[in-house]
Amino acid sequence: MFALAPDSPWTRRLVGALTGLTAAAVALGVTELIAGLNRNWRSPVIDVGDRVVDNVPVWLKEFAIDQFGTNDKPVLLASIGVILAVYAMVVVTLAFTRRLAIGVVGFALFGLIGAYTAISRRVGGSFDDAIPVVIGTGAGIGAIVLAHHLLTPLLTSGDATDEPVDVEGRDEDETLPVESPTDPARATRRDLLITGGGLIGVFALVGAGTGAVGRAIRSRFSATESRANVVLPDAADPLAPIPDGVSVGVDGVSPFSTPNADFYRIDTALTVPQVPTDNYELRVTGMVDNELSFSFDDLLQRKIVEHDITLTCVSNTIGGELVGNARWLGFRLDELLEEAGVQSGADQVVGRSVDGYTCGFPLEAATDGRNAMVAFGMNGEPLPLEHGFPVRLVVPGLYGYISATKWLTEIELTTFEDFESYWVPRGYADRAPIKLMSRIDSIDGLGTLNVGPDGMAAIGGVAWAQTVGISDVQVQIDDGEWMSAELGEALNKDTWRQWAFRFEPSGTDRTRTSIRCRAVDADGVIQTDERSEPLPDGASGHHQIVVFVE
Ligand SMILES: Nc1nc2c(c(=O)[nH]1)N[C@H]1C(S)=C(S)[C@@H](COP(=O)(O)O)O[C@H]1N2
Ligand SMILES: [Mo]
Repeated sequence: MFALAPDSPWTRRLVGALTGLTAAAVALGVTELIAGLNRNWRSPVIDVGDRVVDNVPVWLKEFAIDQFGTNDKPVLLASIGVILAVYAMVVVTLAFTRRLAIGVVGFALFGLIGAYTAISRRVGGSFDDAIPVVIGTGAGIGAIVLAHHLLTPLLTSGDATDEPVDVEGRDEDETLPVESPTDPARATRRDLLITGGGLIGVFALVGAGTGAVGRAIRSRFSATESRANVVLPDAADPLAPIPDGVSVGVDGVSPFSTPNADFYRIDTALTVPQVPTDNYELRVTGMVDNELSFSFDDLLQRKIVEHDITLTCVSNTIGGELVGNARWLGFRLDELLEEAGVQSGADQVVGRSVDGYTCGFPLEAATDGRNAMVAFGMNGEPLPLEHGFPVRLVVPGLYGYISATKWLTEIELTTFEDFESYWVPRGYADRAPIKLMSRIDSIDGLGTLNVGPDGMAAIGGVAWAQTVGISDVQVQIDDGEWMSAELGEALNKDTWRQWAFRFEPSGTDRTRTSIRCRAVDADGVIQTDERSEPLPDGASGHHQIVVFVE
């Protein structure tokens, strides 16, 4: 290691790096503080993150979902933070070892990138959105200049014996006894420790403090309170509670209704959009005879319906978890479009979100009689913030990416020729009905299959064929015949159906057994064994696992 000799080049580098790190904290903290003053302002880290999300190649996005699941967002933001920290440390180290200008220009450059991403953000970016980052960058540069001004003299003065070997071989404990109390080098070292350490500590505190205050004052823009105040209306024709018969009673099978807290979440939003109901507006626009506009209260006054619908993500892999079932409360999309009067020629319904996200699906899916909904309730509660509060779309039978716009603000009638929704230019299909699929839930691959005293084992899972319905689930053990499973009661055609299969496994003592399942829909179509990736229009293939018989 090196000694903290004021004249050592390593001391300079260390001081530079720590100044860089803490000046970056000042810049980000002050930005956060200023951003907290206005609902439309936010940290440029989020804007940069949006850019990454919007431009990341799809294979990397699928990889991130696969690796980190719903944690892909914190991982992304943390990565941006690490890159920022390393960059700041490098440029400010250079500011201390070469020229101050390198640090100043380096920070200014990053500020410019932040300002640019803020101004050109997904929705509604304008010049004033750069104000937080401009002020924050200014504060960061101020910190660098101040530190450079106060610390450089301490780094250059003092004991002039700056022979590197001598310096690097020196150790504080070793040298202290031989130095006189008035040794100038020792005095400078103490000054450096006090001034440098103090300054860096103050920067760290200012960064953390302004950041924390910024977040605290931003919380007044939260939609949590607005959500708490929503009183959901009853459906005109309320559904009966879900019958017990939908459940097959096998441990480990996904509950028929997915609790909101466990419902998978997939979206491109790095921070959950906060949309209170007071200023909420839903507009119906485009190729319609009457453009319409509704407040949140207007929506609650409409004819209310509720439906149980299983939502599925196109990124769901075979055996994956990106599927959930809920009871949605809202109103019918076809009735809304009827009121608007869809003009001939329109063939695509586009759902726009406050965050700029767009879905787009065939007009037919909205008008063919299926239960396509504009929803504000989920399992008896207002939509959770992460699931689109206050209003979203839910369309049975279509993957979420083209149909289920969360934080919905506009429904636009257009054509497929004129408009591509968010994922389409990124390689996903513009028409994407959910594929017939089944999953083994009760046991994981390489798990141990428990065999009862009677020699029997029970397995189970779920199968879905939204808008068509499931008529059979079949199971194959090793190379045996396909055999039908027992099915839970079918609630409707839009929800998944539980299945259970009881059989007598052959072998004991860690015998390997393979289990495979396939679904048959109500039209008699058998789930294909042909495997395909989620891209471009959803995974297919049988869920097959190998387990050990105990
Ligand atoms: N605004 C917005 N809505 C969105 C998305 C999004 O990224 N932004 N993702 C869609 C996708 S890909 C899916 S699968 C569903 C998931 O809904 P959930 O998060 O409530 O499960 O929302 C859809 N609606
Ligand atoms: Mo999705």
